[in-house]
Amino acid sequence: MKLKIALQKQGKLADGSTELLRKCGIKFSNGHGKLRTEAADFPLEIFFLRDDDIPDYVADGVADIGIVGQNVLKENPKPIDIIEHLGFGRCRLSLAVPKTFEYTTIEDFRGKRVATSYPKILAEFFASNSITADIHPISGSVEIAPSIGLADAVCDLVSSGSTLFSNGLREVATVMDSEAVLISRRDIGAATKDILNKLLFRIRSVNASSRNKYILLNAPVAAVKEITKILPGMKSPTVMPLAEEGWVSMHSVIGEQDFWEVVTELKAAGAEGILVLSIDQMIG
Ligand code: PRT
Ligand code: ZN
Repeated sequence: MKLKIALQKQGKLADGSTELLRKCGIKFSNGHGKLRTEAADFPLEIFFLRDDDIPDYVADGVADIGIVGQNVLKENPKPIDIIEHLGFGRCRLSLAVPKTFEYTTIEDFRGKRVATSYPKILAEFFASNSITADIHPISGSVEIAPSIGLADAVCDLVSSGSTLFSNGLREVATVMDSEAVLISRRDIGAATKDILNKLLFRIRSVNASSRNKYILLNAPVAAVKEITKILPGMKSPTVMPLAEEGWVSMHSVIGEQDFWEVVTELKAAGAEGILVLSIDQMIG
């Protein structure tokens, strides 16, 4: 019995997906042009597909689970379950206009031609803002639509924004935020579900570890109470004596997002020699 997973073969989610499995300790080869492979040390069969096809394969049960962007699922909903947000493949679906477009509010899209590969999401967005616009569905190279006279504006996926910029476009409104998610078929059998739970446990440990840092610092004993209040940690921090009288070493785990703020507060509270290390795995 093997769990079957569908991953994007090539594109923005391909590296993130295979890297996640590798960080979960799963070894496999995905040499050139391979469409299917089996993991060496985990009951997993991997299919490499076009991202747009992944929800269908999972809904039909050809694959048990898959990794795909939320934007694809929202544009084309399928009877599948989203079981985990994966934290990579982050992007946003945004409206962008050429420099010549005088934009002040979203109302300026009224009656305009907007090219997009996401006509349903965009139509919903315009409807919820009571705007009637002319949506032009196109399947690719959306960013050149205004310069060739096909549209007045575009609605496309953006991550760094450099594609918009190099096509003379300015991002003016976000329609949706997106990231890669793990999806599952609904009628997954008990044995397959067992394997899925093992994989999920690993994925959650890997993702928790990348969201957190291990922090070590030295502090005078008198500052321990205040520093303990600042360090959020999994539990209370570990405190160990230093060879130097009156000083201790404190260890804890902090969220990557709070990192700079916490470090500044720690220094103000008297912490010295602060070391921040990345964590390989974090088992909750
Ligand atoms: O061949 P296949 O159908 O599998 O691939 P695809 O070309 O349809 O998809 P792909 O690889 O472009 O995107 C797959 C998924 O990655 C999307 O559905 C999103 O969920 C996610 N993702 C994350 C992105 C981006 N970031 C992204 N930047 N998808 C597309 N882009 C495009 C963007 O539209 C722009 O054209 O990449 C270009 C570079 O972006 P900037 O803003 O960094 O310049
Ligand atoms: Zn695609």
